[in-house]
Amino acid sequence: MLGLTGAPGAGKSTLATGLIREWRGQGKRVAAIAVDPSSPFSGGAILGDRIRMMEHHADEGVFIRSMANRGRLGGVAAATSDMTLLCEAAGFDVVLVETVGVGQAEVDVARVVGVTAVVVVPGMGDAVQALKAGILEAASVLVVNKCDYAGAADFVGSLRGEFPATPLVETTASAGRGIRELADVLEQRKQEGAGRAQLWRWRMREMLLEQLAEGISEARLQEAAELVAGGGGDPYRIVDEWVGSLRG
Ligand SMILES: Nc1nc2c(ncn2[C@@H]2O[C@H](COP(=O)(O)OP(=O)(O)OP(=O)(O)O)[C@@H](O)[C@H]2O)c(=O)[nH]1
Ligand SMILES: [Mg+2]
Repeated sequence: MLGLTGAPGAGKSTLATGLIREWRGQGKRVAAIAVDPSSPFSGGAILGDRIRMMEHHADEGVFIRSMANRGRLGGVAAATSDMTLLCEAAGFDVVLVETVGVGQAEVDVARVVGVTAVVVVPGMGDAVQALKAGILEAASVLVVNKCDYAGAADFVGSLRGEFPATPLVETTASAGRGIRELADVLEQRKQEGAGRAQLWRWRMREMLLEQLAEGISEARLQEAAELVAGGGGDPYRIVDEWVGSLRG
């Protein structure tokens, strides 16, 4: 599973379209999932992605879906994890997950997918700050897209200086440049098994948490909420009673 993350408009969907074309050329079946953690109502963006990836819509070797936030941050990662597992079980050779932004939700999604490409654009100083602040910890590959922009070479040079240990690929997705190299580097990272054990632990942790939350009946939850809201109960004590054996 591969993740593609980066700021709005960085060119993730254009890169995804190019990568899908490349993988299809190699005879691979591809699932592409676009996740939008920031906005639960991003009908526009979802529609945009669908239209942009239209060249693949009639290809039965390609599965494209969009997913919105399910109301909580961890939910994106958990739902994405389920979806990627399903796609793998269904026999897709590559599962690509596109997320917008460089925040915590993207880091979570990156943990789920294992190998992540972070897409940045020349001149995006903010993104570089975000990279320094931690997202690169989860990143396997840096992609500088829009290398047709002025100042691209300088930007690439400074990034290589900042992150000497991270593979960096230069692309101009709109012209199809650098796509094959990116596909090769992603494949290589995948082969290296980057983040496999970590990925598995994360999935299991999410699953356990979900099961734990589902173990409490709606009636009990409602009863306790009314008690606490009415001033007749201490929420900490109630939770302590429920999960007492798990303390410490
Ligand atoms: N000049 C230039 N434009 C590009 C390049 N790659 C993509 N674009 C353009 O950038 C715009 C945004 O591209 P998208 O692929 O939709 O970007 P995105 O990161 O998926 O955007 P969101 O999903 O909205 O966050 C489109 O108009 C693309 O045609 C590139 O290499 N050079
Ligand atoms: Mg997009």
